[in-house]
Amino acid sequence: MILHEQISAQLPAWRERYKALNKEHAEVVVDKVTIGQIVGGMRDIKSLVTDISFVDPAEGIRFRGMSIPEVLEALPKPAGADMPYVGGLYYLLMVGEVPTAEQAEAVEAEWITRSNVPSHVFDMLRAMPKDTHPMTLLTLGVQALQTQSQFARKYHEGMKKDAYWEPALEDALNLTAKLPVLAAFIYSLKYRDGREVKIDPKLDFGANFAQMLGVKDQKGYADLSRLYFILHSDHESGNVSAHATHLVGSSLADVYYAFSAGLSGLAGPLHGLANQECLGWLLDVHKKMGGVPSRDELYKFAWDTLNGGKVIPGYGHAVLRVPDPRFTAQMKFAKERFPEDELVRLADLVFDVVPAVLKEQGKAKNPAPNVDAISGTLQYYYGVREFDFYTVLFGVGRALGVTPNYVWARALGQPIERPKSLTTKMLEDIVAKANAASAG
Ligand code: HAX
Repeated sequence: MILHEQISAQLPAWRERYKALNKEHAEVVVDKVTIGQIVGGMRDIKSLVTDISFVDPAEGIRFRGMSIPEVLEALPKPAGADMPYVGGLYYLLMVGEVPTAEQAEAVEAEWITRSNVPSHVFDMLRAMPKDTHPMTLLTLGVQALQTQSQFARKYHEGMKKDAYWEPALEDALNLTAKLPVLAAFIYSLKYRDGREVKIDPKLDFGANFAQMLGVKDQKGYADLSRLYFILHSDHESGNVSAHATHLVGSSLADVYYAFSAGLSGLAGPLHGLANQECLGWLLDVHKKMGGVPSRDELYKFAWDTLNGGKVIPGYGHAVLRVPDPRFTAQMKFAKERFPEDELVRLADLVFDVVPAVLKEQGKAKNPAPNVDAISGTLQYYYGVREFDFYTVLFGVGRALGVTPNYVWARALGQPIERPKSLTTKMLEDIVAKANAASAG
């Protein structure tokens, strides 16, 4: 299989480099950790290694060294589509090279053959209460797929450490093949007639998703799906969903367990759930102002949100210090296709007004928009208006980034994670000692 061959060929050299860091350079100091970082959510502590993506605070995400515009330009596209094959992005993240059209199509073909979701998963989801949140259903669905884990089976049969990555890759491909079917079934179950959805083997990942969701403008939504899943795939390893997946995977839990932990993190309102909150905020503005407001009205509305003790969803970021290029790419998509849409115009006005408000408030380190500031608006335009579902979409995309990380973590034999904690008293003693030293 194409990804297996490519990774096998590269792996010996990567293993040498990884081993050398651990054996020969283990004492090299990278950074001094401060108490602010210890109590402040480990912000900026350099303690993870991944070659799959990197977030530059001043520029945004690079996938395997490529910026978003470069990725969208370089990856091969299905005939008649404006956005690239999702399978091409998966190849790029897994292998580290831009695929040819044949290589991207080979990944898409792998997904088709692996897309069947066993019936016990659907039965389990049907048995859940009607008001269960779709993210709960998605997490449960992924856990139910764990019965098929090849990694878990092979581990229990007895497998050499060097071989971990191979069943991990099988699991990763199976999971990413089934995830869109699972997500589309959850959509059908929650908001439509509950019928099981089916992959069309002639279509690619994006077009299949549009087909399974039953969106009216199939061509437009297929392109949006390709763009959306590519943009949401990876954001280096420190964000909550990626890190939770990595952490749980480091215990040698298989990718189904690991990714379901990541999905649980994605369901938090400061992380993936922000996309539904953001559209809610935009619609609230639209409703209360009777349409797209004036700049002054929006300025006041934004201040009212902040004075009410709430955050403005879709703005701010833990790492980025500029507008998120994932926001920019989606805004470009919207402005090229439906610039007159009221919510697009409103999102654009918010982009104009809110950063200044946040700057004036002086708290947020990054007053610029993040990926969530616009993603819901695009879904809404195509008729996917069930907000609760938006984080499920994010989850499908995120799997495309965290599973290559999982495979490579096993391939390089990355160890179980175990940071060290201190007591508050210990920290206070360190502070007292530092103060005494500087006084005397
Ligand atoms: N509105 C109001 N206040 C904000 C803010 C916003 N959009 N962004 C940051 N702040 C505030 C923080 O709440 C914090 O206040 P306190 O000191 O009172 O706690 C202060 O500014 C400093 O925060 P920060 O260092 O700039 O940001 P953090 O790294 O702590 O948090 C967040 C980053 C993304 C969580 C934050 O900016 C936020 O809450 N944004 C709104 C929610 C959101 O859009 N989340 C999605 C992020 C992207 C993502 O992960 N998607 O999945």
